[in-house]
Amino acid sequence: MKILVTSALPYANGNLHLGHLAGAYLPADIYVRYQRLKKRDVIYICGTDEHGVPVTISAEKLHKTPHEVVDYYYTSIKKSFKDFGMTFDNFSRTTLPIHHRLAQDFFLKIYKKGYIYPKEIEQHYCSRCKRFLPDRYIIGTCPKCGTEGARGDQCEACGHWLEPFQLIAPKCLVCGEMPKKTKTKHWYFKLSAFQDKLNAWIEKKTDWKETVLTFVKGWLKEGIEDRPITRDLSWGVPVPLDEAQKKVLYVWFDAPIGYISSTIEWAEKCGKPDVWKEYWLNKDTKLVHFIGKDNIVFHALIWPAMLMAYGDYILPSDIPANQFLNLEGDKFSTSKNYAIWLPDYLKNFDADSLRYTLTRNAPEARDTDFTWRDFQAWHNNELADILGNFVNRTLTFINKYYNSSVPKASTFIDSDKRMLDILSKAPTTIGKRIEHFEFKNGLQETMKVVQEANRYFDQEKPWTTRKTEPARCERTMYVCMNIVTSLAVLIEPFLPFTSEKIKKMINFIPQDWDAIAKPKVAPTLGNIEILFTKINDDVISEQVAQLKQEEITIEDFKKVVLKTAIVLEAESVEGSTNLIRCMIEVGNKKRHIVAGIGRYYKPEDLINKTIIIVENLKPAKIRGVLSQGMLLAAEGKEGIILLTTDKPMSSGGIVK
Ligand code: B3M
Ligand code: ZN
Repeated sequence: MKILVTSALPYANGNLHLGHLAGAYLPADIYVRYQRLKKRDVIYICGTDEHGVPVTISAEKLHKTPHEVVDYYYTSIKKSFKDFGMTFDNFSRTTLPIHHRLAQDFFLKIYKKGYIYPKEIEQHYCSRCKRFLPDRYIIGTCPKCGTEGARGDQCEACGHWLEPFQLIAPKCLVCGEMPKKTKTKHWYFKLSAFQDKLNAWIEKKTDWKETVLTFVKGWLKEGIEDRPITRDLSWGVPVPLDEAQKKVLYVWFDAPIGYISSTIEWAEKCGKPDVWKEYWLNKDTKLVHFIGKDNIVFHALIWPAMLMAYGDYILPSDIPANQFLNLEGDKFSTSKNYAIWLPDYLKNFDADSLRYTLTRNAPEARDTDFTWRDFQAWHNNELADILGNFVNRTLTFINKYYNSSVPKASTFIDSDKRMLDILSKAPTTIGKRIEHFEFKNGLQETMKVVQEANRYFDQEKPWTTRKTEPARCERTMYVCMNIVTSLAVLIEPFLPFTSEKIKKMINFIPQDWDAIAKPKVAPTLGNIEILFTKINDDVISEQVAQLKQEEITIEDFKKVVLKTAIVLEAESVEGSTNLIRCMIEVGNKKRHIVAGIGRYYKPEDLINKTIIIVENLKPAKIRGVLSQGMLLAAEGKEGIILLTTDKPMSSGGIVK
């Protein structure tokens, strides 16, 4: 059997954050790494989705061309994936000619079979922007759940796939104008023709995730309608029909075809240009699409219908979609910059710590929440104290007392046998979980082995038996080395970087998933290094603080009127050690402000200083004294220091 694994093609319109990784990529990578260790014929295919309105909207916002945007983010996304250990066999792009050709071929073949037909329709047209408003160019209220700000193609809140005319109170995303209905021609995919086939196909998928089945069956029950698959845009795969000038394929029509074109590209790069057919045209291939829940309808209905219409290719075998990961109790939001971006994460922490946290807390059956405190606790208490500790105590012991050469043993007592037995069963137990897409459980089973190992070490007390029963101590350390060797492989799908480090330290002899039930232990150790250093509270507090920082626009900032002022008089506020009341001059006006800087400045130090104030702050009484504005000061480890101008300056100057 061949296994063809894909992860959703991320839009090349922005960086990736933790939510993306947890949804469609990390689980797939764990699955693929495991299958490779099982010596199965598996390939892992991905690439960037470079078309569609998400890209053109980003380009407009950034004042760049779509091409510049996708080039930049293709590189950036590819790097992030590499940094987090994603092992794609190919990572392609949908702007490549090979993809354009295949997408057009797909369209034409389905068209010729009569499953695509043209239709004159009315569409939203913005008369101010002078263009049709497809998909996300239009926003309004979702007719299904009532959420405002739903997009023309899909409501993010309820996940429903929408058509722009279904939106209540629609408006142009760019200028806010109410659009006018205008005639245009589009090509429709005859989805309705596949209702029965899809019903029958889904009926057989009894072992799919409950969440996915419920969603898909709900859709099928409502009855599926034909959908337009062309758009009035200048960015995308041109519709391969003479009468469709200036129209492109809808991004969700071309994107999944990217799974095939990326496989073809892979085959070409391997120097065996036809080998992709052994996957896509082979009924024995298990095709697994890893995605987030917002992509279910496209992968479990539209895409299979497209494949059925086309005819030759295999259909998906499984679609283990994940739910969403939230962040400190809120939804990730790109527009509000409420996210942890992958490149930023790596400035402070290691990839494996995140892989661990995201798997331990994977949104497999329901939405889960990422918090920095959990991250810290799991890194410190589990990775460092359990896994790191076991590997370290074993290796340093052998290093110290056996001069880095691993003791041998052939006869064992019950406690050793029990431990070796746990170890020999682990690959099957963990493997089963992974094969059923239960990565969280798989990781838990792996950590159970390490916990047992620590307990075994504690109970055997090699630090005592070394002197009292040297043969027993040798046996213990031999068993421990068996565990470390097995762990190097067992953790590889989850923690590949740590696995690499361990392998180096133990001079690992290559062996696969099944072999490590009874591992071959190398006779000597290499250099030992600490696997995980603990993460301090202040590092975590800083991350939390950064998240809570809200981004403001220049318009927000302009609301604050900052001006230079000169202090004319200053006195302590009675009964307070910290408050100083100043009379200041701002241009030709005088006013009073109260400042909490008495611990750092004496009133007389302030006289004649040029300071910066917020002029339009609503007046407030502080300790019964009216303050009309606020002065600016910086607080740091030096205490509080007043902001002044670089050179003496008259008052009333505008600060901007
Ligand atoms: N680019 C949507 C997304 O990134 C889309 C996936 C395409 S998979 C064929 O969520
Ligand atoms: Zn407009």
